Amino acid sequence: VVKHWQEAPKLDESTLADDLMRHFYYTLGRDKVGDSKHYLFQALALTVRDRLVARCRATNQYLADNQCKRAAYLSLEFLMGRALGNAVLSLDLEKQTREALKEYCTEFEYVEQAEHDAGLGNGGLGRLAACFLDSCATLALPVIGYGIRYEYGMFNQSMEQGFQVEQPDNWLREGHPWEMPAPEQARVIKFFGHVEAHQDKQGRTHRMWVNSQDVLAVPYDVPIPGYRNGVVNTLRLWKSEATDEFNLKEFNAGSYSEAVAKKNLAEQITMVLYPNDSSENGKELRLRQQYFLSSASLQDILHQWVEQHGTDFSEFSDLHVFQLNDTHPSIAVAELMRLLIDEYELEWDQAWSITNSTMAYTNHTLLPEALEKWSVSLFARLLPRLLEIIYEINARFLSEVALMWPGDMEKQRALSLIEEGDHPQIRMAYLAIVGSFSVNGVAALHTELLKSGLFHDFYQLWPAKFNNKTNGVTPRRWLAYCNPELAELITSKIGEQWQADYAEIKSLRRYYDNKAFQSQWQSVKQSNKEKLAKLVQSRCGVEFDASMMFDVQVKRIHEYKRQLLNILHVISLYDRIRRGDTQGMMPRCVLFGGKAAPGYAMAKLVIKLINNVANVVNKDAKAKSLLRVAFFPNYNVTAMETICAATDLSQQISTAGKEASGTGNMKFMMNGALTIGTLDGANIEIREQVGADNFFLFGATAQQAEEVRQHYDPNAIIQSSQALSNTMALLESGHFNLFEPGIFNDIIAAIRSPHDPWLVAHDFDSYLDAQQRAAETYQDQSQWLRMSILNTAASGSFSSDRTIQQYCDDIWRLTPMQ
Ligand code: DL6
Repeated sequence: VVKHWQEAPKLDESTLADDLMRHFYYTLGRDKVGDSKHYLFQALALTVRDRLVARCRATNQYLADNQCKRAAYLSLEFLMGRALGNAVLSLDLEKQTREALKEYCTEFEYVEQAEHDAGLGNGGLGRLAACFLDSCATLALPVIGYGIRYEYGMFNQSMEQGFQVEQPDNWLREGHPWEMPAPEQARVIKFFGHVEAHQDKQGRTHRMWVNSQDVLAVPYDVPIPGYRNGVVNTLRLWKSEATDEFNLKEFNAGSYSEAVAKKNLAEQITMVLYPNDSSENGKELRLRQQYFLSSASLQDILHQWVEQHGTDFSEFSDLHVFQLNDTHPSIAVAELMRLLIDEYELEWDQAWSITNSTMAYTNHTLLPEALEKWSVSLFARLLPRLLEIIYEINARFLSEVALMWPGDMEKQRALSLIEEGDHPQIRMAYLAIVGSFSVNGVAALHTELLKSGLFHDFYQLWPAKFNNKTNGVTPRRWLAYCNPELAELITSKIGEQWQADYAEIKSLRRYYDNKAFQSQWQSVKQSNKEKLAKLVQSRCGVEFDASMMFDVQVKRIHEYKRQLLNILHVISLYDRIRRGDTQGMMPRCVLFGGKAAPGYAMAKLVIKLINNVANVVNKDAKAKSLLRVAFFPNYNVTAMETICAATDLSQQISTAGKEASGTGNMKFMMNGALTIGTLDGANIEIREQVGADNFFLFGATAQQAEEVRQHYDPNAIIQSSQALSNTMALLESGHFNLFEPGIFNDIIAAIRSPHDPWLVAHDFDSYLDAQQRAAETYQDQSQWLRMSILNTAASGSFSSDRTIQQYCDDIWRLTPMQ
């Protein structure tokens, strides 16, 4: 007889040490402590997981017992990083865990290093999804995350001769103790085949998708703990598998290899994450991933609905909402229509009303190349029934356009879900807008630019759909966990409530002028810098001096993010050092980190330039006391945990109008870094919150940038700026590529091009000026510390709890679980 779970022995703190031992000895079959980091991690993770499972059951039971509305967050990316430290913090098990590990003569910090980052995302968009899950659980909101269980996550980056080299991220090789497969809940996903018309007994015609090649979607559930509130939500990741291990007919007919090849094809779907953060490459496999995720997740929810309510969907939209994380899962709009019409026999109008009142879309980019389009011919082959449905949605939508702009054929063409041409394409963002009741941007400026630019016509058609939800980050991982010394200091002054209610952080303002507090603040930063210096030494072989200013830019490498502007500043400082013009120069260590998409040649060349400059500068004895430069390889979530706690100056220097929001800017701010930045994305709101005096602003505004581009003449700018002409002269002299002639020519040409959309030359002098202001301020440590404390104290609204509360109030309308 299986004991009902409620009668199962209670797992609490007192049994943690015993459970750890049981998992170590019995579950994993280990008996030696030596060389056991990996097994200790596994045993500890299983011990902690047991406690999560108990709470997860309680959460699911609540959902089964209560007809409350729930949300599903659909995302191709969840950049989770490590889970152990966060789970221990959420369950408040740190003391017991440390105690239990003493038996094994080891420290928690050592054991947790054995955990691989779950790198199922590229950058901002995927990490935002991870922060959102944390906040949903912490706010006790019934939200499930749906994603893909990529066999290989974001590639590992290493440096060879200064060039980025990519290696596969085999993160599952040593097992993933957090996941729990549920193969009995697998769903069948259709691909290929064709559509036929069938008549039923009543003479009604039905469209049927037949002869499809089916793939299984198998769920793996990962627990998502709320912060000390007993809630554990779920992230459900789908893995693709062949429907039958072998097609027996083919197998018996001797076609063994064909049968195996089909299995491989099916399993390919969830094999690897596409490593492009802001441009899609139209690959068929990517579209398969998108449909696979969307179909599996919707089927999952509909299946549960039918089990509970039968096929009456009249209240479905009162109880469900889907948030589409960018256009990547926007095929869900058409798939929900297909499932409701084809599988559950709803009429079009009812299906559309359900779809249109349950789908909500978040846009994450203003870069036109990142707006996904898929060729109609690919759709016709891969997803024939979906194409029919999209055509029908479009026809009905265009009739609305005709009512709004009678006779305006240009408008029809511009707004059509199908972009006409030799190779017609489906505009996925338009499908998402048309199919959703809410469309949001991720920072105030970004939303305004969507309304006035990219989506202006849609805004005119449906102004009420558009809303802003400025991004946020979880203060648990990004302050409490990653910066324990600072967290303790903050708690000693304002109590511990800030971890659950981050708006409370504003109380810290009371202390910004308090000398004793400033000195404690400074020594925490100093100790974090020493930790980072050690890491930089071991990972980059560069000696960072913790008494110098730590000036950091870590994020994906992209031209619009302007790592190039940053390295030009470094070259300019180096040029001054060589000339002996060092007055007012503040000793600084400049750290870069980030991955370039493997096919993005210019981004990769920028990495090479940074490495070459670092090599020259770090070898020069004259520069040693004033300037050090390093490129941190394989920047990821775990690296950021050490980096953001140790940063003095946070570089957020994108060309205005290009960065949708940024979230690294928020992590640095929480940890007391000062920002040097443009008026772009959430920088604007950061500056508003902390006050203009506590932010180093530079560069053109988004509007000015548009104007500058009309008559841009970078060569004239270079000529008229002494600093920039010196910098360019040194770069162009080949000083950083003595044995690699000409390799930086493309970079030089880009800076000098009148078509440089990123306006590097234009913003250079203004950037140097802001850097100089930062250096001078840093020299006055008391002033710097004041500004640093004020930054943390003003970071209250950049908690993802605030963002999620707004999603909940304005879009999802969920009630917290009691
Ligand atoms: O919204 C999260 C994050 C923003 O903070 C960044 O500004 C933005 O660049 C990023 N967008 C992407 C683009 N992917 N697509 N499409 O990652 O989203």
